[in-house]
Amino acid sequence: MAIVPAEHRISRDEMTQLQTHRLVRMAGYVYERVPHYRKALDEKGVRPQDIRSLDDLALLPFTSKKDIVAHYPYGLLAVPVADTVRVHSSSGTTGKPINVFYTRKDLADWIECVARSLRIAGVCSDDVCQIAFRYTLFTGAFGHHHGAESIGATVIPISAGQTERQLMTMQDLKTTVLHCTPSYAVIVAEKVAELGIPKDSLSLRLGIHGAEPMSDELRDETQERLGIRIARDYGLTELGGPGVSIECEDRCGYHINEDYFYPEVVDPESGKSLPDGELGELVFTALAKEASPLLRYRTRDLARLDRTPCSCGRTFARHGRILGRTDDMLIVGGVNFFPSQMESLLLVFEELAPHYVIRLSKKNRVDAVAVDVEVTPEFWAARSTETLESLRSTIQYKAKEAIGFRMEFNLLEPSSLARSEGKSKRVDDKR
Ligand code: DLL
Repeated sequence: MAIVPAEHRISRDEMTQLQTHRLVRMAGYVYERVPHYRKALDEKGVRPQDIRSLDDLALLPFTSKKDIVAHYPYGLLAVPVADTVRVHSSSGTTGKPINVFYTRKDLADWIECVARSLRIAGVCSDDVCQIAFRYTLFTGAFGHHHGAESIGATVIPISAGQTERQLMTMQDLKTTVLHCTPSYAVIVAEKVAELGIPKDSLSLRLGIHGAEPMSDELRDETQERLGIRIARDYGLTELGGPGVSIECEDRCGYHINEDYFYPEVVDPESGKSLPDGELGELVFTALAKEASPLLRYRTRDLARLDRTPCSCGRTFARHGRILGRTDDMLIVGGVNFFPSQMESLLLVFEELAPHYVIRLSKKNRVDAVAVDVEVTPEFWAARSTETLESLRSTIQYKAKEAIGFRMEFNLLEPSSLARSEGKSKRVDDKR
C-alpha cells in the first residue's frame, strides 16, 4: 500500500478548526469586497461577525449559476482585475460562459489542490503524464498540467485529438499516466484495438478521467482495454476546475480537498442540509479564493457525503459517484431517470459499444424515448437479422425492468455516432 502523507491524515478536529478559521475570514472578505454578497447578507439580516462556526454556514446565502451569469463578466470579482493573472471558463451550452478568475495565490492554491489530488490517485514524480484534455479556456488541461508538473512528473502537453499521434507519443515517450475525459479515453482504447497495439507494449498504468460522468461499467471496460487502473476526478469551472475531489486506490468515493472546498449536501427542492449518507445536491463553499470566491455554490450534481476516514488512511471527506444532475434528470411520462443509469444498463451487454444517444421526442403529445447505440465491431461482423433482433428485444426488456417504461432501441453500425474528444452529449431532447 502507498504511504499516505501526514497532511492527508489530518484529524477531524484539526480540519474543523482550519475550515472554521477560513470560513470566518471568508464571510468578512466577501461582505467587504463583493456587493452581491453584501446585499444578500444584508437581506438575510446576517452580519459577517455572526459567522463563528461551521454550524453558522446555514446562515449564509446560496450562490447559483444564475447569480454568476447575472454578474457576467466581472461582477462577482473580489479583487481589481489588475490583481488577477488568469481566467478560465466553461463554454456552456447556451448564453454566456462561466468565467473564473485567479490571483497569483489562487493559481498556487489550485496547483496545490490538483497536485494533491493526483498524488491521491497514485501519480508520482517518476510518472510521464500525457495531458490529453484540450488546452483551451477549459480548466482541464491547464489544471492537470500544472498539478502534475508540480509533483515533478514529466508532462506532455499534447492536448486532445490526433489519436494515432497520441499513441505514437505514448509508445515513444513511455507515457505512464493518461489524463483526459472518459469519452476520449474510449476513443484511445478503440484506436489501440483498431491498430492492433498490444497492451503490454504501452507503459500506461493509470488513467485520470474527469469532467463528465463515467459509470463503473465504462470504467471497468476501459481499464480492461487499456490494461490500466482508472481514477475519476471531479471539479467544476466555478470552483476553479479540477482539484476538487478524486478517487484513491481503494475507490471508496472521491476525496475532497475540504480545506479549500467545504462540502455540504442539500435537498435540491428545499435547500435544507441533509445528513451525511443521504443523496442530495453537492454544495461547496470556496474557503480560500481571492478573485472568484463563492459561498455555498449549488453544483446541481447529486451525490452522497461521507466524513468517516477511508480505508486508504486518508481522512478527507468523500463524496460518492455523481449519480446525476438536478438539471439533467429526465422526466418521461412522469418517471424520473438519469442518463448515467442508461450507460450502466447498456454496458452490461458485451455486444454493445459505449457510444449512445438518448433521444426524446413527443409522439401524439406523449413522451417517447429512443436510444441509438452502437454495437461492437465483432458483433457487427458476425451479425444476422435474427441476432440483431434478439439483442434489441433483450435490451428493451431489461431497460423496461430497470427504468420503468418502454423505449425504442436502435442498434447501429460501429462508428455511426459522432465522437467527442471532450465531453460527450448523451441526450437529445426535442420535446
Ligand atoms: O469539467 C472541470 C474538470 C476538468 C473536472 C477536468 C475534472 C477534470 P466544467 O466544464 O465546469 O468543469 O464542468 C463541471 O462536469 O458540475 C459535473 O456535472 C461534471 N463533472 C465533472 N467531473 C465529473 C465526474 C470541469 N468525475 C461539471 N463525474 C460538474 C461526473 C463530472 N461528472
